[in-house]
Amino acid sequence: MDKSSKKIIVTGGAGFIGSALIRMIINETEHEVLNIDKLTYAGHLESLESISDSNRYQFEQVDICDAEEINRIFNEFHPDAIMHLAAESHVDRSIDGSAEFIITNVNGTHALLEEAKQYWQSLEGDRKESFRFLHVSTDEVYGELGDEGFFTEETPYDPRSPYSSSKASSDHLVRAWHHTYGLPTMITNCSNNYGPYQFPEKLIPVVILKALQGEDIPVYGTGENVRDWLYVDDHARALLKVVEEGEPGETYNIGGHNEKQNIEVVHTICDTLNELVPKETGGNFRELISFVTDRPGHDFRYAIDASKIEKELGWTPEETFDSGIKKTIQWYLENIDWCEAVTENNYDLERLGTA
Ligand code: NAD
Ligand code: TDX
Repeated sequence: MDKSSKKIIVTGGAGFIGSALIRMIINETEHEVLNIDKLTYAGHLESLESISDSNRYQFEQVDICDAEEINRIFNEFHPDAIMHLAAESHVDRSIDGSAEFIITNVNGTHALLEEAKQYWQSLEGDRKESFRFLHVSTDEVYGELGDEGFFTEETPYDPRSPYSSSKASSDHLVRAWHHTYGLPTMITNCSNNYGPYQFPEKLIPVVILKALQGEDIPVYGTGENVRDWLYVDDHARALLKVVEEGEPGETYNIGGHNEKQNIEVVHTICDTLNELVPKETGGNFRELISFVTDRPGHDFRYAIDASKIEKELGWTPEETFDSGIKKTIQWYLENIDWCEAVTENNYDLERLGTA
């Protein structure tokens, strides 16, 4: 592919990262987008309201496991690329029930690969040469790190949760379709994302909303586990770079150089809320922090070595954690309506994944 106007299928475009990606593609490029999303509890078209009137955007409510529908869409839309983000994405939910993770993440990716292969084989010349299948994956496939070291593209796979093992399975399928059939696939493995429109089941929105409701803020275990935080728009920009300029068959690790212990993240959120929405009683949001039973199988530390994508494609993150977390907290303060709409009838910020 390249930067000239192209037709791109995005799967999972009504989710957190997919919607950020689609907003960026419509606002900052000439590409056309077709969003395939099943609209599970995590998929919300409200996140795409700002671009949904664009004549370069269309939506199909389809399950990626539905091979017939995927086949129809490929043949009607004639994509130049597919950016595959649709997945069950929450580790705690995978602990409570793994079936959906295997169905969507493994079988769904398989269905997409098969349909993409058939479609790609029917192309000729430049269109066949430049077609790309970008599979969006996670750093969790590499397992956990101790106090030292970083995940590189050569780190052996060692997934340890139902979620990460389903993502690892899908990564293996994608590599096999490249190796065996020559399908021009690429894989990205990214660290923890944060930013606007993240479903309030993940750490950062949970902490913001629990604090605003004056409820206990649940910190798993000791709070010393480390995640490498990346602002979602930086991830979206990296994905665009990879689909436009990446090499078929290659893997790119994406990370924020922002390693933080969970407790540091929670303290930062509490301190920012103390400034932005001071309690009338003068209380401190940190008083709500409550250490709770650890997540079963809780990976200790993730940290990404992103030097390959930096050297080969010239991508580096633009947002610092300080500025990104402030923007994110401000966004949640101004968009409580969005939080209420997406959690209505399906989620009440309760603890998940205690097995
Ligand atoms: P999300 O849960 O917010 O969104 C997932 C989207 O996929 C939703 O819109 C949902 O409706 C859709 N979907 C689920 N099952 C589907 C199916 N069978 N058919 C069609 N659509 C379906 O997830 P996210 O946080 O935006 O993550 C997107 C991708 O990025 C995932 O593949 C995830 O593994 C990967 N990733 C996420 C992070 C992170 O920190 N959130 C980090 C690295 C990689
Ligand atoms: O209430 C909480 N309290 C808490 O201490 C929640 C929800 C989480 N945690 C801890 C667990 C993790 O150490 O915070 C850390 C972050 O947890 P999550 O937000 O659930 O993210 P994580 O499990 O690290 O996985 C995320 O990053 C990689 C995404 O959900 C995945 O989709 C992505 O692949």
